[in-house]
Amino acid sequence: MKSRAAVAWAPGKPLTIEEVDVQGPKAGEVLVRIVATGVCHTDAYTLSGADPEGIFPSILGHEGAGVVEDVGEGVTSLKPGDHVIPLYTAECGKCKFCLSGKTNLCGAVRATQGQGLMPDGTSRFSMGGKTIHHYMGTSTFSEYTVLPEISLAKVHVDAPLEKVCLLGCGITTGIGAVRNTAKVEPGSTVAIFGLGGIGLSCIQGARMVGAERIIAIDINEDKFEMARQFGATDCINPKDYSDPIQQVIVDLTDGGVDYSFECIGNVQVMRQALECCHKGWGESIIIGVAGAGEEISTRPFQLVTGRVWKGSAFGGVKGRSELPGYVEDYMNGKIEIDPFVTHTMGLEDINKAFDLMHEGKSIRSVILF
Ligand code: NAD
Ligand code: AHE
Ligand code: ZN
Repeated sequence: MKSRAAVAWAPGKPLTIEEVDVQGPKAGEVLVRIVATGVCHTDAYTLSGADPEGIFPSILGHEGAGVVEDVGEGVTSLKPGDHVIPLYTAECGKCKFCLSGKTNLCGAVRATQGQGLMPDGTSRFSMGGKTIHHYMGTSTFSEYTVLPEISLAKVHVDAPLEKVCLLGCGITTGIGAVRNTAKVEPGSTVAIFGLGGIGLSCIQGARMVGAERIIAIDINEDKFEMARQFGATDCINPKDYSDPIQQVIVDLTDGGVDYSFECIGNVQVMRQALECCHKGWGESIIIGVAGAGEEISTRPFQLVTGRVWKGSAFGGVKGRSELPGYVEDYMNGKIEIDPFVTHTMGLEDINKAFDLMHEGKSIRSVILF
C-alpha cells in the first residue's frame, strides 16, 4: 500500500514528505495507522547525524499513537480497530531481560531494530524500489507503519490519541525515571537539568511522589513558568552565576540534592548533575542522549564518597504491561499531558516542529495525520 511519510534522506537535511510503499505485516507483525505523533529531541539527535545507530534514508518518529489496521499470521493479542501506542522498548515477556525482573529493556528485537529493520532482517518501507529504513522499531512519521506485535501497547479505546501519543516517549520517560529508576521518596530534594518534555515530566513525577524541593535548571528562562506550574520550587539559570552550578546547588541545599536528573544530553551537564548530589547517598540519573564519541567523566572520589550514577531508558517502564495504566492515569486526571502540547500541525509542516524545538519555543509539537 501507499503511505504519506516524512523521509530523512541524509543527516542534517530537512525531512521531505513522500508517498512511500509499505508492505503488509508478515508473521508476528502488525500494520498500524498512526493518528498522531510527537516530535522528541531524540528524533532531532538522529537527524543531526550524531546517533551512531542513525541510518539514512529512514522514517523517524517514535512518540506516536494509532489504530491497528491489519495483523500478520500468528498475532493473537491485537486485532484491527484496537488503539495502540508503539514501543521503542519492546516487551516480549520471555527473554532473559524480560524475565530478570531487573530491567524494562527487552532483547527480543533490539538488534534488528538498531539496524533499521524488522526482526526478519528486512524493511517494510521502500520508494521506487529503494529500501527506506525503519527507526527505533516505530517510524511514526509515516501514516502507515509496521511493528512487531511485542512492540505495541494496547490502550483504552476512549483515550485521545492526539494527547496520549506523548506517553510513547517523553512523559512516560520523565515520570518513570523518577518513580522506577530513582525511586524518589516523599520529602526528597531533587534537581532537574533541562526543562523540555523530559525534564518537565521529571518535575511532574517528582511532585507526584511527594518530593519537597524541586530545583529546575535551564539556560532558557522561558521554560521556568511551566516548570513552576508542574511543581518546581526553585528555577535556576546557570548563566546567572560565576560559580560552577553544582557548587551553587550544593550551597542552596545544605550539601547537595538526594536525586538529580540530566534531561539534555550534554556530557558536561551530566557531570554537574552528578556532582550536585549529596555526599553519601545522592543519586544522579542520566536520561539525555549524547552523541557518538562523547564520554562522561568525574573524579572517582565522587563515587567513592557515595554518589551513584545511573541511566534510564523509557523511564524503566515495561510498555505492554504498564503503559495502559499510564493512559488510564491520564484519563482519570493523575497524569497531565495537555500543557505539553504547545503546537499542533500537519505532517507537511513537520520541519517547523524541529525548528520550534531548536529555537526553544516548543515543549512538544504534535503532528496530526
Ligand atoms: P528538549 O530539546 O525539548 O529540551 C532540552 C532542554 O534542555 C531545553 O529546555 C534546553 O533549553 C535545555 N538545555 C540545553 N542546554 C542546556 C544547558 N547547558 N544547561 C541547562 N539546560 C540546557 O529535549 P527533550 O525532548 O526534553 O529531550 C531531552 C533529552 O532526553 C534528549 O537528549 C533526548 O534525546 C533524551 N531522551 C532520552 C530518553 C530516554 O529514554 N533515555 C527518552 C526521551 C528523550
Ligand atoms: N541510538 C543511540 C541510543 C539512543 C538512546 O539511548 N535511546 C534511548 C531512548 S531515547 C527516546 O527518546 C533508549 O531507550 N536507549 C536504550 C536502547 O535500547 O536504545 C546510540 O547512542 O546508539
Ligand atoms: Zn523520545
